[in-house]
Order: sequence, then structure tokens, then C-alpha cells
Amino acid sequence: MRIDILTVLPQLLESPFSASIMQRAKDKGCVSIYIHNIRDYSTDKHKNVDDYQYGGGAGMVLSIEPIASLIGKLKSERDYDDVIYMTPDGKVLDQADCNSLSLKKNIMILCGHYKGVDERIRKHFITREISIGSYVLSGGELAAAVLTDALVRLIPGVLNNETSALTDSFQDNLLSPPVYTRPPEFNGWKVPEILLSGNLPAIEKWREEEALKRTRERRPDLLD
Ligand code: 6GU
Repeated sequence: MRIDILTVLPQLLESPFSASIMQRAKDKGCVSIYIHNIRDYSTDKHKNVDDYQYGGGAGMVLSIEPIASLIGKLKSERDYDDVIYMTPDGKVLDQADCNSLSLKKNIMILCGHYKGVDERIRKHFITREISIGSYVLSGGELAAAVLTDALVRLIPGVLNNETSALTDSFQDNLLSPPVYTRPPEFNGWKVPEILLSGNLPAIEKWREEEALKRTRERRPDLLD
């Protein structure tokens, strides 16, 4: 999979993809991530990428020219399955969206900023608009990092058996059960005995019950 991220703040996207599972996915050749600075495509003499909004009002708007120029260049080089715009008024991301997006070949992710982007960009270039929740971030970069992380770990070959995504919370619309490691007792706080029993079917049953209990308590909406 190839992911191109378009941003006015590339420095925000330097570290999220350089550690742990993300770095391993890149090393294994499962994903290539390219960060593009929209400012490099400004033809303005001051390298401006934003402007005042028509009709007046506070807040700057990302201009169409540099973004259209960058998107046009990328599209001339390869076909994109989706051109995604990160925006608080997009569809709220869930695991089903991640599963389907993780199967794509090439995707572009445009990070919004300030008051947003010129509406003509959304109308003519964007195929999908995504939000990561009902709150407002200063820009789309951290949201793009969240989306990328959620997708990359699902790409076949990225996770091994140990870290399999199939047992993740949400993958079956259930939260994950509690987990424990050594020591068996700390401060008098004990690990549930069943987990030390070696009785695998009983452990499996306990985990299913705990997952269901946790989901009922914390996210009953998932069970509807
Ligand atoms: Cl995608 N962008 C911004 N700026 N804020 C958000 C968001 C995205 N998702 C939730 N809040």
C-alpha cells in the first residue's frame, strides 16, 4: 500500500511513522508513506498557502491552487483508490472503515487547517471525508496519523500471529478482555485463578464473558 499525505505542517508527521509496528511495516515493504509539503507547490512569491475567506469572517482558508497542483502531479503518476480529506465534519472513523481502506493500493490523505480548505477542492478532488471523533483538533495531521496507524496494522503481513489484529477490540464489535502478566500476585492483588489453570477451553470462555461484560458496561452501543 502507498499512502501520500498532503500537509502544511510536515514536521507534525515525522515521528509517528518511525517506530514500532509502523517502522516494521515500512521495513517489510508492506507500506510506503510519503509526506508532501503543500507549501512547496505555492507559486506565490511569499509561498502563501492560505487566504482570507470570501464574504468576510475570521480565519484563513487553504487555497485551491497549490493543493490542486500537488494532487494533479500525484494523480499523473499513479491511480488513487481514494482521496481522503481529514475534517471534523467527515464520517466518524470506525473499524469497518479501517478494514476496507487497508485493502486499497494507493490512497491520498489531505490534512485540513485553519477554517478549512476551499470548498472546490472538496467538491472536485475529494472522494471521502473522515473525522476521528466529535471534538476539534487544530489541524488534520494528528487525525491523518491516527488513520494511517489504524490502516497500516491491518495490511496483510504487517502483524504476526502474536499481535494478530483479529483479536483487537472492535474487530468483532466487542471490547477486549482484561490481560495480565507476571507476577501472579503483587501487593496482594491476584491474577484471576482461571488464567493460571491451564484449562484452555475454560480460559477462552472466561475471556468471552469478560469481553461481553466490558462491552455491556462501557460501550453498550456496540451490542445494538
Ligand atoms: Cl479529521 N480534523 C480536525 N481538525 N479535527 C478533528 C478531526 C479532523 N476529527 C476530529 N476532530
